Amino acid sequence: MLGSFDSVEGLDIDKTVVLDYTQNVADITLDAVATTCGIASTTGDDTHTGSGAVDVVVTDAGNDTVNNIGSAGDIVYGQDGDDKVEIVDNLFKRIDGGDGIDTLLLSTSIDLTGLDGLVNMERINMTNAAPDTLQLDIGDLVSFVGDNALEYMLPGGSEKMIIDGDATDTVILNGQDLSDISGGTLGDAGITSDYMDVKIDGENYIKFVHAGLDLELYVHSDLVDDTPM
Ligand SMILES: [Ca+2]
Ligand SMILES: [Ca+2]
Ligand SMILES: [Ca+2]
Repeated sequence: MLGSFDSVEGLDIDKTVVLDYTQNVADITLDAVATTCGIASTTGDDTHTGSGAVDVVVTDAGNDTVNNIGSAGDIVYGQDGDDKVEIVDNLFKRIDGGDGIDTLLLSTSIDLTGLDGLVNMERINMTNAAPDTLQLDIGDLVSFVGDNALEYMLPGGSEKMIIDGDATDTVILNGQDLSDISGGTLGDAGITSDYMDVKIDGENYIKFVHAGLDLELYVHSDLVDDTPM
């Protein structure tokens, strides 16, 4: 192989084996891992449901849904299409949305700080019947949104992520509850906002910016104290 590259994506062999990778500063190791899909993946819209044991799902093209992911060792490659991956825990090895605008669905409270197995995901959706808490660190988000597919629907070249949820849900960003910002510490983390509504698909979002990371985070206004001063 000529040239250089910064990372290796999973290589789909024949829909039954994926070459997953383990990478550090010195080595990249490729491991052939058998997929465990309960149904065959097609180029159409498929639905897979994880087992709670180690699940390895490669969805092929289409707008696919993968449920019940998150237990230790789980691997999901969403590939082309706008995919949805429901997580029930943060112990997964890798969730790679691939191309398209891919959504992480939370069905419980999740701490995503410090995870390095989440990539090419553009949206997080906490909407469900329960009040959930999502913990994030702004420094992790750039690696979460690797393919930056939202640049096709939102202006500017910055990396972007959208978070949706119900008013009963809580987003903790760098230790700060976004529903109670008054006197908070977002500025200490380099995060700024004008707290003005931004319309996306008819819904109101508050845009948070980290200039140093060239990152924009759009959080649904139901989740944000938009009069923090
Ligand atoms: Ca598919
Ligand atoms: Ca995808
Ligand atoms: Ca994507």
